[in-house]
Amino acid sequence: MMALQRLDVLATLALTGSGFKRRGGGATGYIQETYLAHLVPHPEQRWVVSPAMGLDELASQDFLDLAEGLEEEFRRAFTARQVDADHDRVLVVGLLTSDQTSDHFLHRFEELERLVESAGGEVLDALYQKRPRPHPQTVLGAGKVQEVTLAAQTVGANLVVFDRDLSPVQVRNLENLIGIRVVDRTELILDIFAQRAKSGAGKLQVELAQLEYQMPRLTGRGRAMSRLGGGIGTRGPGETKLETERRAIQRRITKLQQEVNQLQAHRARLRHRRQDDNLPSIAVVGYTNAGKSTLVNTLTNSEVYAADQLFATLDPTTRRLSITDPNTHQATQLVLTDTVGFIEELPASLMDAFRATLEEVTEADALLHVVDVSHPAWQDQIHWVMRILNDMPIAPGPMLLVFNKADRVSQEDLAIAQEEYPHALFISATERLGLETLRHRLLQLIDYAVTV
Ligand SMILES: Nc1nc2c(ncn2[C@@H]2O[C@H](COP(=O)(O)OP(=O)(O)OP(=O)(O)O)[C@@H](O)[C@H]2O)c(=O)[nH]1
Ligand SMILES: [Mg+2]
Repeated sequence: MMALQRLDVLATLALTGSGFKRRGGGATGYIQETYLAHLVPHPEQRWVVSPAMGLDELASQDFLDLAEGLEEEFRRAFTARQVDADHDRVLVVGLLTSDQTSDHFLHRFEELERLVESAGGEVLDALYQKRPRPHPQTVLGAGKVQEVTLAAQTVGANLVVFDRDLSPVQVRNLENLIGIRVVDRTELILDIFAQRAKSGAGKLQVELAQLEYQMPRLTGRGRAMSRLGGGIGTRGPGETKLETERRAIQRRITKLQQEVNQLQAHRARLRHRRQDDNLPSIAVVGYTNAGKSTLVNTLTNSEVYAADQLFATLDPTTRRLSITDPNTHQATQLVLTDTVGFIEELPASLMDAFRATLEEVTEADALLHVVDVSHPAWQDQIHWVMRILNDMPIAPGPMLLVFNKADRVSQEDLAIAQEEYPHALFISATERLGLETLRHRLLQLIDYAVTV
């Protein structure tokens, strides 16, 4: 309340229960004791209340002196915070609408926090509201927006991240009301991709995705919230161009699209050369963080980057794998391609921009779908991966379903998954469990894929 109303100090006067009667009715009391409250720049204890004092004592306070001293303290705390803020200090905000189950909402909300962390931000607080549907102007109701504003002030956040996509108008309204930058889920994901992009091809595709997302939103941002600041949502190869004209950006998009086409053609040639070697190929797909890169590493003894963060992999990498048939002792060579992870509602601009990379999936002879069976929402994750695969322009080949991280789940949970997916394989990439069977099944998969 004090922060919202921007009050320096608040004095309360406690009255005695009985006093004199007013003429015309209404009892009044004598002042018994007084209290003084003010905010302090401390993350947990956000305010202090004085011990009880008499009215004389209250009257003798030097309020100007107190307010100036406090302001000085707040200023110091604020600069200290800014100095060590080499990362964004984030308040995540969600909306639970009536078309969602609360389970689904919570998983998605937790995922949003992980996305923020994967982008290098620090989640200071999380708030959400239940509403039948989003408010057209501000997503949340007026009271909740106020609550977010207050929370942002008290925890010292510099960024609000929403769990859904926002319209330009909603972003502008929210930024004006809350007073700090507001970023939506797609911008957050694009930011992670921008940070991970190391190769020329990766940077090219990320810039295209960012521009395609921002193009229809260019007029939306208020001037006060210039995107040139820095932090989540502002990074990326394209950032300096964002303030330039729409037409220039449209030209840039067209040019990038041509480059992606060339990239696509280049990759196709590479694949053809591999096919000339007659090596069957398997693309490793799955939800982000399922353990795809770890599995590729264990199977091929290589060191593809794997980490406990979302979208650790951006560029596809291809590794050779030799499997010896235990019965015939014959060795089969094949190539495994590690690919970018999928996520619920993978932004459409990313799907479009990453078509050259995603073609590794559709052009492979077969797919190895890795599932993190230790994730509470693994069923949903399978569903999302299948949806994204089905949306691809060319239908991918046959698929082997593999449940990874089996070392992290109980026998009962394994049994449930087994019952639901009787043909799936259970493995642990880190503990090297079930890998022999997996190799064998990969041989069968390849045999099947090249004969159909
Ligand atoms: N306990 C356990 N952890 C695993 C297993 N496999 C992978 N992990 C861990 O899961 C995390 C993610 O692994 P990655 O291999 O980077 O996952 P990914 O599917 O490539 O993820 P993205 O590239 O981000 O889409 C890492 O911290 C791994 O150590 C496993 O079998 N058991
Ligand atoms: Mg990976």
